[in-house]
Amino acid sequence: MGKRNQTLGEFIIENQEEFKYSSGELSRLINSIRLAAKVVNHEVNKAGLVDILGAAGETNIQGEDQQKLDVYANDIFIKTLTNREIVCGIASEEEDDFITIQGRNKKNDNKYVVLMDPLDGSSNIDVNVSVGTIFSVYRRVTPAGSPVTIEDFLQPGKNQVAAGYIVYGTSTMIVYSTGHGVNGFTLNPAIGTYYLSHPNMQFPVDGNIYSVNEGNYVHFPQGVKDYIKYCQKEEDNRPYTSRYIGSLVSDFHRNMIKGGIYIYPNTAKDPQGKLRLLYECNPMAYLAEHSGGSASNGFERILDIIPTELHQRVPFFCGSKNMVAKAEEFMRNA
Ligand code: P6P
Repeated sequence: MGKRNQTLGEFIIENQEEFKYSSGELSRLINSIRLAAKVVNHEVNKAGLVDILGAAGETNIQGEDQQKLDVYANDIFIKTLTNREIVCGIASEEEDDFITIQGRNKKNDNKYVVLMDPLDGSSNIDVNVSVGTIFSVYRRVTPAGSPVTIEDFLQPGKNQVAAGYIVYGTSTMIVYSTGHGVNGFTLNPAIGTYYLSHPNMQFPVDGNIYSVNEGNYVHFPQGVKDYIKYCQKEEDNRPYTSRYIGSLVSDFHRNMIKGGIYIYPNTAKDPQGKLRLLYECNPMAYLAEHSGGSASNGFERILDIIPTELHQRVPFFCGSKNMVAKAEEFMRNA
């Protein structure tokens, strides 16, 4: 386990020795994400000062207006991962299909694929609310050197070898796991160094915060309506507190520190839910489970779901283990 105030670089080297990462490629991958995050952070922090706000005039596969910062963040992460010759493929919320990354030797012999939401919550940029990057890492399943295929990306979340997020908030943090606990690093922007500020993060088993967009209440499944009423009832340690930022990374981060549950169920507008399985729910579920929390679609463990499409959506219940279990109870009994 890392020592407080250790730098991210020192932590990665220590983990390289301690956890015997295979060949150091995963360490180099995390290092490349660290660099890209610094570059994106610089632009996010000055977004209000330069003409980089507003839609880029295009829409992504989700039919959402692409904010220029979305496009910028997507380009930075793709370029950084490509230049370091670490991954053989990348999938992104901002790309219709996956991208094959060939090494300088024109072979596909790198062993990892990365899936990412380069700037989640980007609609909050114009109102100066925290946004985040979410990433998920797998070993490819097709033979080294062969063409990368969709199979390499459509893996269940339990196959992840690493996952994490960057939250561009009042301070910029990287929170990630390679399967040996979850650790948070805070950026000192003055010197561009991340320091281990939240070693071995643990999701409180219980909490009193629920995060859901109650504006969609009339369209929620009955089980979610019943659970929200349970949260609001004057009984035991309730009513709970409602906190919803509209930025998954920020709501998740607060709930992981204080205890709480985040719910984005299926609604009339989003009959499969709004959040994407591969590059939002799986990485957040991996972090939740590796810090003592849990994540499901209301019935089934998120990490067990076998994906069928790159941009598929799922209902998402994630956070303190006992709170998720209680919400699932209401879903089963509805
Ligand atoms: P709504 C941002 O667009 C996002 O994907 C998550 O970060 C956030 O939690 C959710 O959607 C907000 O969605 O429908 O409540 O605005």
